[in-house]
Amino acid sequence: MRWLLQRPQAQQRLTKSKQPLSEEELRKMHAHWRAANYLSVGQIYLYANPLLHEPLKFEHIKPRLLGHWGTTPGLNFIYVHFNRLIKKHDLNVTYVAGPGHGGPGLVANTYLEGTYSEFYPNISQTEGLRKLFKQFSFPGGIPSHLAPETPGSIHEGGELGYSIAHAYGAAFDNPDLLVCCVVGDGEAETGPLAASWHSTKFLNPVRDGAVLPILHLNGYTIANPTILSRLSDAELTQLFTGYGYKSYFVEGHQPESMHQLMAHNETS
Ligand SMILES: Cc1ncc(C[n+]2csc(CCOP(=O)(O)OP(=O)(O)O)c2C)c(N)n1
Ligand SMILES: [Mg+2]
Repeated sequence: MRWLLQRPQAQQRLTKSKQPLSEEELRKMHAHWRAANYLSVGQIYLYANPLLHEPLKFEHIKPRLLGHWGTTPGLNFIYVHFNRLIKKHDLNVTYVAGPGHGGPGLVANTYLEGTYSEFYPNISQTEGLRKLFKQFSFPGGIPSHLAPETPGSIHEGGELGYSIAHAYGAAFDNPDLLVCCVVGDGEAETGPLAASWHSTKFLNPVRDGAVLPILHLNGYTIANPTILSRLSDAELTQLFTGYGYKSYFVEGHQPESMHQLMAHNETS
């Protein structure tokens, strides 16, 4: 069982020879990630002028903002990396977003892939951007969380605490499935989540699929500092070794080196 962590504090770098992504791969993935981030932030803030063709004015901004920007770049980062892995290894992957409140990120990715416009032709790839932005968490529009109307989504959460339990539930008796489960560090403080790390004990590698939990250590649960983000790497490693996981850390401020690090840990 592998286990990845993200912490924003430190900066890790790989020497050139250990960087698994080619320049072209890195350029494309970084561009995709930035596009998804722009589409996400646009959904949260913009009412009009989606491509900023004219200077931003107050009337272009939504009068009431709702959305959790802080979780979204991480969700998008993991999403683009799993897309690469799916293509490379022809994998069958389910993405469980514990921070389902990062809904704009997953909507953004389905829009970038073209799926959103297939399901909703009125949100087209050309004229649809303004509608895509306006509809998010807006009367008559779509919810602020991932929800069944998001293409590919099968469940709307809302109450934090159940991502790991759902991830293992999906993997049991599904030997070909890899479940990528993102857990917020705030969610990790809930009772149900804290107990469900132990689900490894019920997983049979022959009959069941695999779960890859990714703890999204962005340091906060809305405005409050989280406990796990205040532990040292050594303490975290010991804690999760006890639960039955091997820990990998992906942390930093420079996206390009974090892309390389993520890809490196995926192959180790
Ligand atoms: C049981 C429960 N308590 C409180 C909330 C309200 N809530 C929504 S998002 C959030 C913060 C979650 O923080 P974290 O899990 O760290 O995710 P992040 O946005 O930081 O990635 C809270 C407290 C909730 N949805 N469910
Ligand atoms: Mg958090």
